[in-house]
Amino acid sequence: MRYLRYVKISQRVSDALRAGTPVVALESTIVAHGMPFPANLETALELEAEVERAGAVPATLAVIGGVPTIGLSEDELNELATGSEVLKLSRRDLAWAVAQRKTGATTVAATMMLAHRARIEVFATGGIGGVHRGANLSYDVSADLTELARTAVTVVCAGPKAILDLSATLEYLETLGVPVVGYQTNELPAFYSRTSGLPLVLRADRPDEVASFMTSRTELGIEGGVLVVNPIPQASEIPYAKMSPVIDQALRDAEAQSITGKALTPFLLDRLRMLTSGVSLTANIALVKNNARLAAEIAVARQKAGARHR
Ligand code: PSU
Ligand code: MN
Repeated sequence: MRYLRYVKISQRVSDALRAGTPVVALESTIVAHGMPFPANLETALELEAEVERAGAVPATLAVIGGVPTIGLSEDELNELATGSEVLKLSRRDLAWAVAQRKTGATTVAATMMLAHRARIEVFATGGIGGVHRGANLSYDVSADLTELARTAVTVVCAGPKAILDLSATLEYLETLGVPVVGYQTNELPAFYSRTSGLPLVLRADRPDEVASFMTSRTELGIEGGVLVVNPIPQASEIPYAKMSPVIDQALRDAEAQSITGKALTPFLLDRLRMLTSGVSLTANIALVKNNARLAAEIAVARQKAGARHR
């Protein structure tokens, strides 16, 4: 076990970091607030196995009893998956949970912050937060976007969550200077669907292309992260035309129940699961596993490139 100031790193992750073994960060909000039990716990464990199979060490992050923890034990994962008082922690909430000795799951933003502290460069999630529909009135824009602008971590996702305003999210990322790299695609994937009709400017076809892009950014001293968007595997895709009316229904339900703030994303994901009789959950699990594998491949490519330089 190693302690950065205020941060606990598991023995396994700490050994890997010291040895230069590739490490992939995984978030915990998807476990605590993004999926129901027991699928959430099973998925969390499968993600770790997926990272291992691709040759990297997984590090799931959360705050446990006030301690930011990198590399969770199975007991800790279980606590996040079943606990009823697990907070959802973004940048705003992280230090508060520490001060109050609370247990909380970290969003993409908070996971990036902690991963960066531990020098973990690659992170896999399902979908990032973004600009919500109607944000011109509600101002609901996820802190994930501003975190990508400031923290040098490469985040692999299947696109912004389809409940969002995808084109506004893409515009916002451009304004922030965050590169969005299509993985084997020229289009922004829409989480449950492989395509959105929104063109991307940057494309990579192999993990080492992403790795060398990261190197170039470091060499140029560019702050901030890279967003890699990896389409859901074909077999698990739900076409956009099919998903779109279901999303509209979930959004109407949220409005009718006045759900806002950090409760909105978990509410919508849960509504979608019910409205699709679980099909959206199956798709979500498939895409996040696919992202874990790609993130591990990028981390491995990073390490190989680094080894050549030494
Ligand atoms: N992707 C999923 N399920 C999730 C999330 C992402 O497949 O639950 C979480 C992530 O942790 C992301 C958060 O950072 O939702 C965004 O929440 P908000 O819109 O409140 O910033
Ligand atoms: Mn929000």
